[in-house]
Amino acid sequence: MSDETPTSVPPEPLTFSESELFIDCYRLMKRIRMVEERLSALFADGAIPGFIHLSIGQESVPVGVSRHLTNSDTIAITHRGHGQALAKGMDLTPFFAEMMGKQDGICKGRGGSMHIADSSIGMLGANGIVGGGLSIATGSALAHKLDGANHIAVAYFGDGALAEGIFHECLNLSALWSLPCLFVCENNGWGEFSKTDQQFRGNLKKLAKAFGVSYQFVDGIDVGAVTDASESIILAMRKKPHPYVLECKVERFHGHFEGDPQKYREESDLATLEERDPIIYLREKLIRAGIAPAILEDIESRLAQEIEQAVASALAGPNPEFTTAKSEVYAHE
Ligand SMILES: Cc1ncc(C[n+]2csc(CCOP(=O)(O)OP(=O)(O)O)c2C)c(N)n1
Ligand SMILES: [Mg+2]
Repeated sequence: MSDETPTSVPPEPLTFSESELFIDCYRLMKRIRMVEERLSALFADGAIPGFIHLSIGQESVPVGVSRHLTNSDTIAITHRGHGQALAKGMDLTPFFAEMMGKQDGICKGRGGSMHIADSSIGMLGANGIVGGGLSIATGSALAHKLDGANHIAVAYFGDGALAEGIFHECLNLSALWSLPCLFVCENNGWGEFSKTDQQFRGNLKKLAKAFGVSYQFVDGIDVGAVTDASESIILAMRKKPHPYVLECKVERFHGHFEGDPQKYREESDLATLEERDPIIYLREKLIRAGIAPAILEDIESRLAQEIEQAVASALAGPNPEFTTAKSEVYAHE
């Protein structure tokens, strides 16, 4: 699907400001990982209705991109979008409550994992339709351009959306109208239960070029590479609106959905996943740069506390009343 191959650059000593940046990235990536591990357990306990798709192994992408976004920038996220939502700044308690379909959820329990949204932070919504967020982000980028306020839109999408017509239409319109839309492909090599190269014969780099859209590849094992690439791309987009494609190579650690037994997946693929874990990679980088493991352990124990509090409060919250089923669905009622 791509000409590019992942790189594995050995970690180097860090400056003070790099250490600060990477500790912050570690905190956010670990937060997403621990939240999703908790969701996995809650799902197994039957506390979460519907399907959930975990982004474990892919945390570096939204964390690296979101560092350069404000609440006025908009994102449209995917069915595997918990990390994308949390990295944009979604509060944990209403997030967990939404996953559980509770009245205190950020969408009052109407959205759940695949339709969660929070316009107050520019998060336009998850989408159960593969590629569905692409046109939402493209439309939002058009609004940003008309507003003239230098805000940008981000369309997160998976490699499984590459064969969807909507992707080609959105690239075309974004290029024609010079829209500030950043297309971020989380390329995990899978579309449901099939390898993407069995579903898509094209090449993302060449496709972007065909539409005159700039393209960059980064290896998502390294959050530093994602954050560096996003920073320069987003700065340039704010100066002069234009679309951009950022392809990030990542691994999907869990099944397509929680509970997927993954019988279609080679043992050797599963056995080597840890070597491509962006959190382990970052942790080793920090330790080799002289950061005390106790600092990272302290971050983890604070996160565990924060998550348990949010889960307890979400679990204790009420379910929506049946009589309110038709309310809160449309914006104006
Ligand atoms: C339009 C549409 N076609 C098919 C599906 C069924 N489906 C759900 S997820 C998925 C694969 C998505 O792959 P990708 O976009 O790479 O995301 P990933 O699950 O790998 O994160 C498919 C085909 C769907 N939800 N929507
Ligand atoms: Mg995929």
